[in-house]
Amino acid sequence: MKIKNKIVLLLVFGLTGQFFSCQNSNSVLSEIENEEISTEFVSANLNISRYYTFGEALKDQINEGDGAGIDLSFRNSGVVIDETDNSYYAVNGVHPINSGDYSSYYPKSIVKASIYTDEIIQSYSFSSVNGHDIDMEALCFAENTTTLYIGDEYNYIYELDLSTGSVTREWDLSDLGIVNNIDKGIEAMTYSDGYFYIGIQEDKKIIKLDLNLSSEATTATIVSSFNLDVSPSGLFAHSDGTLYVVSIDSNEQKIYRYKTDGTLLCELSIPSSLNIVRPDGIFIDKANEYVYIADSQGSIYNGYSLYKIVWLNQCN
Ligand SMILES: [Ca+2]
Repeated sequence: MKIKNKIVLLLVFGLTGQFFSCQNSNSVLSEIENEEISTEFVSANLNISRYYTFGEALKDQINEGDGAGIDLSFRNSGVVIDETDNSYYAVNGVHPINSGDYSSYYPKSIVKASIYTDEIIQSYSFSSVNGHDIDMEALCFAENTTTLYIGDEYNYIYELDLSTGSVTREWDLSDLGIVNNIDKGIEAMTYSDGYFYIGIQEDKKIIKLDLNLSSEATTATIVSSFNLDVSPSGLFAHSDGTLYVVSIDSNEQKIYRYKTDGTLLCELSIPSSLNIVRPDGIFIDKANEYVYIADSQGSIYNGYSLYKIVWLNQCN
């Protein structure tokens, strides 16, 4: 049985949710753990001895009208797992086909689907946010799974109340001087111990941000940053204090692991036999059993939009 409960868009910028406090005290622990991580560089192939694929729910969302019938693939550009109800969230980062046309592809949606049945549980569809164009490319939770944070390539971050479908807050990072060419901005985002980390495609950079979530003001602060050799397209903050990165660079189908000071600890090559076309999001479950990789172009080539692969800690 298909459960479908589409939330009607609320484009009004309103404050409907309660603010939660950040657990900044944990950041000290995180830094300590980070310093104790071995810096011996590891290079290996990702073990794909067991994996699962997803994409049916996202095809259904295309049939519901995502991409306006112009783009017939759900360009899954990010992934988070809600382990409290065994669901995944995916986001359609559909790109314009016609040069200069950035508005014909609406609506674009975030889809919540079951890990068990790959059927839509809920979808959140957008044609704009606060009156401006959107290109959502990254998803993460912060302190709970009732509020989703969304990174937009135009360098916005949105706060989405998953119960109402309302965008409750928006941070415009141009206020911090983070400005990039169109669809070259935020491609990746994650959260750990009170801070967000964003990956900027054009700059090949990871930036640590304080969004001051406990404050009603939507002011952000840059805490630190480091540069990569590749364009980050997916980012995941592990509880051990390190960051996992995937890249859109076509010849770099790898999972990278970094310390938060930018030290590269590990590279895992994703075997080509998996047929991932463009890794665009990464998530590792709390038990360290599976790594999830979003593929934003698999669906174009009759492949898949999301992979769940046994995770054997090959980077440790
Ligand atoms: Ca992405």
